[in-house]
Amino acid sequence: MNLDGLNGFSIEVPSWAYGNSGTRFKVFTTKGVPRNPYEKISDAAEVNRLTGLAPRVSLHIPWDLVDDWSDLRRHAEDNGVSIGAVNSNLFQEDDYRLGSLCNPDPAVRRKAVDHHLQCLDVMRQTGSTDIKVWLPDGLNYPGQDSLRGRQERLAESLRAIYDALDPDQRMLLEYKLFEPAFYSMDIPDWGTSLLHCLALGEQATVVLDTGHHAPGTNIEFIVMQLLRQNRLGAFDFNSRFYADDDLIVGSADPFQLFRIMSEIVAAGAHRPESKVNFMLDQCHNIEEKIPGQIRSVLNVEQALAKALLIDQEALATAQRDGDVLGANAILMDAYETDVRAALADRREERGLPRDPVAAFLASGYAQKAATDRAGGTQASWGA
Ligand code: RM4
Ligand code: MN
Repeated sequence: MNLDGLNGFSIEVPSWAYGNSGTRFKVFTTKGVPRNPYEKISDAAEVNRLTGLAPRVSLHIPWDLVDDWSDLRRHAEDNGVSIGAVNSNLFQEDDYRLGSLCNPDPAVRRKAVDHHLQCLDVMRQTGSTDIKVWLPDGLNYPGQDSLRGRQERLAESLRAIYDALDPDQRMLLEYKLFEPAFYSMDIPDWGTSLLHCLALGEQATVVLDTGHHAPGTNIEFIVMQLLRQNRLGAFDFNSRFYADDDLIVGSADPFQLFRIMSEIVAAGAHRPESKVNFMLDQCHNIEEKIPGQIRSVLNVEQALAKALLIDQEALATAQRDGDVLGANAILMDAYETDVRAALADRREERGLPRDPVAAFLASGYAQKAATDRAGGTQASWGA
């Protein structure tokens, strides 16, 4: 089984996955949950140590604010990881009731732009190159504000942020169908995100969060189209049954994850040169967080491994010959191949545990964290 395509492939994990999080009903707490960004990074490093697949951690500002960024960077590097994308936060300030980058009040827009300039500074100090912008702006009621006016304000605000990027920095622009606004989000879909990116310039790319579409959306089509335009900057991987469920990636629909990775492989975008950043954006409500992240990372690896097994030559021939069933069978053969033993062998060859979840449970890390991290306030989504 040739899995060479996995060489160099990596996944980025989110700092907020290690803190407590939940639905709007209840946030369950667990002993040993990190109390600060340092401890979140230690937990993320554990995922990397056991899987060899997750060498970067995304930060969320202001949740992950620290006094000394070079010290946090050093802590990450000492633990074998680096700082990945820096996420801005436009959804927790009273000033943003009517929006942030699209707010009718220019002073609020300025504040939101300035927050991004602060994030760019964090990136310079931590060695991060991606700023991820997720815009919660939108309208709850028809007529509440001008749909078009808000797009003009958005274009202007994004321009101010984009113009402040260093040449090696990228903007990742996320979209979301609904929530927190219900009538109309200001970046509801990939088309709107792409239009703004095209207007801004080559350093602006789209981030596709797999939980941010209408049910039934063909996500692999979007992946293909963004790759065609060279504007797929990143994924926010997670699973959903109904809305933005933020569940373990590959848990709700592993076949969809495979179809997405098939488009990635067809374009060669799994290789590091493609610059597609394969990030996770998940929250673990009832399950343990570190094993939840390990499982997620392994699910992405497994989907990629299966996609790498597609016989591209035979597929192209079947497609050219109009062999409908044959072409579909080639894809399904790859999907239905059990790659678990081959992946375990590959891990072993690299000095990694064959079963990273079992290795974590046996390591005593969780018990030690529960003792060491007594006292203080546990980190949680939103703080
Ligand atoms: C949003 C969005 C962002 C993430 C936050 C935590 O729904 O998906 O990517 O930064 O949640
Ligand atoms: Mn996201």
